[in-house]
Parts: sequence; C-alpha cells; structure tokens
Amino acid sequence: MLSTVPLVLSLLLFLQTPVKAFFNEQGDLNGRYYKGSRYRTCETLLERREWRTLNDVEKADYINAVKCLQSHPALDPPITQAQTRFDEFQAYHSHIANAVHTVGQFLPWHRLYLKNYDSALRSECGYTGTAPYWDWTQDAEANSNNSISRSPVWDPLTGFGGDGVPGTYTLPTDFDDDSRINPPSFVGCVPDGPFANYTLRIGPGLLNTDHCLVRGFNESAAQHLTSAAIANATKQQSFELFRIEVEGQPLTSDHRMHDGGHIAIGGEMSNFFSSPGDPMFYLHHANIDRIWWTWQQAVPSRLYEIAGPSSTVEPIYNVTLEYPLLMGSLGPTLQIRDIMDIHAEPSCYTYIRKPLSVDWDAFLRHS
Ligand SMILES: [Cu+2]
Repeated sequence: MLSTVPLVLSLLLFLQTPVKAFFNEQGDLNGRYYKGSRYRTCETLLERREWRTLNDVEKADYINAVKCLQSHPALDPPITQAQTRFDEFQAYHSHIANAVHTVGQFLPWHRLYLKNYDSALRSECGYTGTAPYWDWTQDAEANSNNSISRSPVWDPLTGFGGDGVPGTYTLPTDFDDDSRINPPSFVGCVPDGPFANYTLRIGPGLLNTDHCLVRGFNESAAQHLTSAAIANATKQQSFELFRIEVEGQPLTSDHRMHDGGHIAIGGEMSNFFSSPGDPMFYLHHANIDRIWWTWQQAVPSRLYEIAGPSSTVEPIYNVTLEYPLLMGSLGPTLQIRDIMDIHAEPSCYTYIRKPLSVDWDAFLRHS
C-alpha cells in the first residue's frame, strides 16, 4: 500500500506540468491575471451558418425550435405581459434596452443574449442544428430592384414569412416619444410564414399590447448593408471607432449596418425596445456578431479589446473587461471578458462561411 504513495505524488507532479503551461499561456492578457480554468478550451465548437446554406430540413428544424420557444411558458419575465419563453427574451431586451445600446457593452451584451437564446433552443426545445445568421450583403448587392424583399429568408414555406400588408395593423395612439416608435415603419401584419398566427404581447415600443408580427420593408436601407459598409467598419483601428461604425444612429449621423438591418425589415424589428419580437432579430444580430468576431481576429490584441461609455446618463464610466452583462432569467451574469473569445468556454461557437458538403448521416436520419 505504502508504495502507491510516491506513485500518486509523481503522477500529481506530472499532471501539474501542462496546467502550469496553460496558465502561462492564457493567464496574462491586458496585464491582468485570471484563472486558467475559466478559459477552458472547448470540446467542440457549435457552427453558425448563413441561413441560405441550410437545407430545407435544417431550416424547418430551426423554425420549429423557435415555435417551440413560443409555446413554452415564461419562467420569470421582467414584464408581466410576457407569456412564453420567446416573449421573455423579448421582454428582457425591452427592459434593459436603455442600458445596452449606444454604449461600450452593446456588442458584448448582444453576443451573450444570442448565446442564451441559442442555449434555450437547444436545452428547452431539443434543437441540435446551427444558430443561423443572415448575411444581408448577399441581398443588398443582388442585381435587382427590391433586393431586400427578394431575399429567400422571407420564403413563406422555408423562411420567416414576408413583408407586412398595408392596412392590416393599427398602432395604438397612446405611446409617447420614449417608445421610439416610427409609425411609417409599422406597415402591417405579416400574413404568411410560420409566425403569421403568433400573438406578440411585448411592444410595440414600451407599450405591451397583444398584436401581430408587424413589418414594413425599407429598400433604401440596403445601401447600409453592403460589403463596402462592412469594410467601413472593419477598417477601424480601435474598438471604440469600430462599435460606433457598426451600431449607427444616434452615434452616427446616418444609418449603419446595425440600425440599417433593423430598418430594412421595419415594424417590430425597427423598434429600439421590442425588436426581438421578430425572430429575424437573432439572425441579424448573429451577422453583426460575426462581423465583430472578424474584426477581433484580424489583430491579436483585439481579442480582448473593449472600450466605450458604460451608460448614456451619469454616472458614466469607461467599460472594462469586468463589466457585468445582466441577463435576468435568461442566464447567469457574466463579465465582458468571459464572452470575448467565442472559441473558448462558455461560448464555444464559430462562424462558417461556406456551405458544408452534404451530411449523408443527417440526410438519412431525416428521410
Ligand atoms: Cu438590442
């Protein structure tokens, strides 16, 4: 028995060696030391893919998972009108909107929000597919008029349904400027697709009334959704300039890709508070997150670069990597530093540009 003691000791010493090496490699970023265990590398990376590279079965799996979230009861929403888990995500965005836009935590907060939505689709609705993104440059640069409205993402059978129909929705009259509702954008109800019959309870704006999914496509926003628009952002040399160039108004005088995408879809999606009531919110923001990740990867020091004001009202601080990202009932509070590297725990996802070759196993499972 005694002879096992030195054996165990030498085994422990042996095991310590790679742990130390890991700490040296990962432990000092931006002059700060943190626990290596917090930044475990991922066992696998979930792959996020462009919507149109999914086959019809994969598209249906995603839509069905969103509809599942729209059928599960809310857990602990910050706005009592929220009835479903889908509403709960929308309600939390509305609740916290003033604190997470036009500030340094804008991109990190939305990165974690999307991750929690993806996790809910998987753990609560059994979704096993990709978290899709919408690369709107493929539509904005199409050689046709009405390039946004011609996108396959609006397909009524395989996509998210199309434009709102004029005259089918009447905005309530009792909203004030705080709701930031742009009436011309609320064209009408989406009559087709998988969400035509879903009753939204949060929004529009700060009103929380039962209503249909409202859209109002705006083709002129396509000019903010081109590769040139992306290049204008990704050429910025500091995070502070980059996040301003991505987010758009009111930080910039004209629209940019973030607000441009919101305005291109219009209706609920155009609203500062209630935009996640349109399921396309998550595909648009995944593309914004992908562009941020592209910018982060271009220069090593950008992986943990963060800056910007913490608030739009006093007291205002500079956002640091310790800044807490509040998620309420959607998930645990994490610090910005925890989500900067999407290839590390707890994020563990990546963005795929090209379509994958046919996965015959998946094909045979579904057929
Ligand atoms: Cu937002």
